[in-house]
Amino acid sequence: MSIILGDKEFFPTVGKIEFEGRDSDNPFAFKWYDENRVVAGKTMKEWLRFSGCYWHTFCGQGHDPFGPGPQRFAWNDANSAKQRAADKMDAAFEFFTKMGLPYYCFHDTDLIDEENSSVGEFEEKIQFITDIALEKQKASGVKLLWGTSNLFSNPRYMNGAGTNPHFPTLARAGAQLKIAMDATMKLNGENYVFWGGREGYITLLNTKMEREQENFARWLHMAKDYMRSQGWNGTFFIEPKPMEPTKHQYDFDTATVAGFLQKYGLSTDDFKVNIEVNHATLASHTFQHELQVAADNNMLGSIDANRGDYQNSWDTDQFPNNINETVEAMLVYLEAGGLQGGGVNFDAKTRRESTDMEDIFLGHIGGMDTFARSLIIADEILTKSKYTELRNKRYETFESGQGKDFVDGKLTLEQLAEIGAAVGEPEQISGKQELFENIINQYI
Ligand code: XLS
Ligand code: NI
Ligand code: NI
Repeated sequence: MSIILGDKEFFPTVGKIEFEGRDSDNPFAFKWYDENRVVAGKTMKEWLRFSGCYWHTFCGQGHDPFGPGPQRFAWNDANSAKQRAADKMDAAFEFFTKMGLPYYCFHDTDLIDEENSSVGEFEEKIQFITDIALEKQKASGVKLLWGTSNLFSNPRYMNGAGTNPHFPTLARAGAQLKIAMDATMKLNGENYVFWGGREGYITLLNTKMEREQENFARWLHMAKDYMRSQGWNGTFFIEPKPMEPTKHQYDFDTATVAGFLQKYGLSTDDFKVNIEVNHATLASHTFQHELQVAADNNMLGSIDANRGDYQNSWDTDQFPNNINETVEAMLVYLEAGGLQGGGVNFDAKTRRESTDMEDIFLGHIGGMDTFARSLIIADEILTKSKYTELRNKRYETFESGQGKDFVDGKLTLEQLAEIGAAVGEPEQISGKQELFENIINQYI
């Protein structure tokens, strides 16, 4: 990938981030992520398909409920929305290229300021900025992993978009959805994401849940039919999250999404999930649990990589750095054969107090190294340790004899009861959790 820049270099103190190995002292080098290194038959680049996100990295400036953000970005300096958007895109592609990120993701409104635009004005602005994006993609080789529409920030969507109780507002959201889908197709986006920002409710007193869910299913069918009618054959991802901003988000977790798709006749060939680490933990699950539920349901589409905070209960979107947890996740990832269509997108932000321009590089280097290192470790566990054998052994009584008959559906409850009576008190068999945990630590 060659570095392409506008007139300005936004990150003059940082060059291309290279792999230097674990003995390097250079904070601006990868210690583990060597994009060409082959693990389990594929390069790291092919396994991980890393992506940079537009919203946290180039739009968010560290604001919190107590005040505006202290992070200052030169691409926000220009007076016109179009110039700011073009500068931001220069900065973004400089960053993606220097980081060696093969993909990026955006919400429509990340690309250019909406500024009370009518539908027509917004469409024109998106045309303008996606023309530039197309050029940038061509020149750099960076590709669009997924696009999405921000249907939750504008106050008009305070009661939801596809689940809004007011039809004109739902239709207004549909107009914006179509613009974001057109932009995604124009930029050869490989996937399209639905994160249900305000698709949920705060109080049941004013809410007809079934009506809202039926409307949302209709909305997803329409969206899918539209993109398919344009010849687009990418994958739709639903991103589960249990709460925040609404109290009850409809796409609570992967199991909920699986049931919803089935109930409303939406196929997992079209719709999969984009699993975010911090959303998994907000749902009181582990990240690996969500990955496993997705893999078992033919829905493991994509990942929003980040981490939460053990001491609080909101979406902190920190860069991933917990090796033990990521190794456990990569065990599921490798056994599932990786992601179906998606990639590992850093939906993560530097802390509010990290105000140096170079800090966003450090965050991504750490996150990419965490995933790369975990991939190597998980592969070693699967190929060199007794991990798989030990887990299989717990289920070996289903592999032959009466256990196999049970699995094959050959037993009635009467027959099962007869076998059970003959067994008497079954042997006590240890679950060996500590042994499994020690294997993980042995390979780290
Ligand atoms: C917010 C979500 C959001 C989605 C994209 O919690 O993670 O960033 O990834 O709309
Ligand atoms: Ni996300
Ligand atoms: Ni999040």
